Amino acid sequence: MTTEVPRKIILDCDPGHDDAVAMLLAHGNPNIELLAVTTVVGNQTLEKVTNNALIVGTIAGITGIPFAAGCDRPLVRDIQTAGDIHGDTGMDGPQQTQPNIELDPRHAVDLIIELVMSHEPGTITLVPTAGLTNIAMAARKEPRIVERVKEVVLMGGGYHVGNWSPVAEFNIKIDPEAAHIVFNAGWNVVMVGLDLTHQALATDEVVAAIDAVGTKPAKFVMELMDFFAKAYKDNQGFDFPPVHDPCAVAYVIDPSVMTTVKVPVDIELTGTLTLGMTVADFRAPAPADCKTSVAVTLDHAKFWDLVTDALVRIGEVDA
Ligand SMILES: [Ca+2]
Repeated sequence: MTTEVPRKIILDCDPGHDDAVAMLLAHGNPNIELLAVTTVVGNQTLEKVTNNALIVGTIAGITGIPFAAGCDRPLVRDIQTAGDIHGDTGMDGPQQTQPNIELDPRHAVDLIIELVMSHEPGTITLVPTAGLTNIAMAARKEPRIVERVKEVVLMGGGYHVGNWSPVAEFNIKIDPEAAHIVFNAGWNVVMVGLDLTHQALATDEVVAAIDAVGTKPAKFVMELMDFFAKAYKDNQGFDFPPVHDPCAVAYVIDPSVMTTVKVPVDIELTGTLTLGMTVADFRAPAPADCKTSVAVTLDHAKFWDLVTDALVRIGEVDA
């Protein structure tokens, strides 16, 4: 165990099975101080993913922090959702719980700005695990957040493969203009993309370890994984589902859970076949002023130990 000051994060998400696990990991790990959960259209409509965030917060007992809803559509493009992977509710599988957390009245973009501007510079890490609409809007509305944020650790993209097209990943593809803003803003961006998250498979061994925790939040994760595994098998041919979003949280907890490499990354906005591609330039060593890096190799056992440990720490919750 480290004795470091916990890392302050804002989780901007679209729950989403893997977003739910990311929330639980952030809440249950002592090295993370979760300041807020913000939501954005993505896996499902804003209304649905926001309700799901409140459900996860209720099941995990995440109280005393704001949950705020953000943008209900991408900057430019039409809404695309991922019902094939996440179902009609955006979090199909577990029985629907009635949330007992109230939504904060502030818009997520304003809340993000408020939190970053009211904390010491360099203390807040943004962890987007969805389309980047809220984060781009916040950077445009209050550009001073760019130099105050410690770094942006996002789940999205992929430098060698896509999932929403041959070369584009869902979170980037659904709002490529927002991604372009975020990747070019000038802050440090760590891209935890498909190259990495396709290693975060919920294998039988992983599922057995989560099952052994035995609590209600762990049972909830089991039900999520059950649906998610079937969806990934049926739609993308995976034997085990890749649980993307908690990988970004895990990096903030302990960067040694994965290897990263500094490389310039930009977002394709005009390609007819490549729209939303995260184009990484590996031709030469990254220039000294390069602010982007990509995640490469995951320590699978260490990652899942973090998730299981978080569930153990959350314990039983009176939801
Ligand atoms: Ca997500």
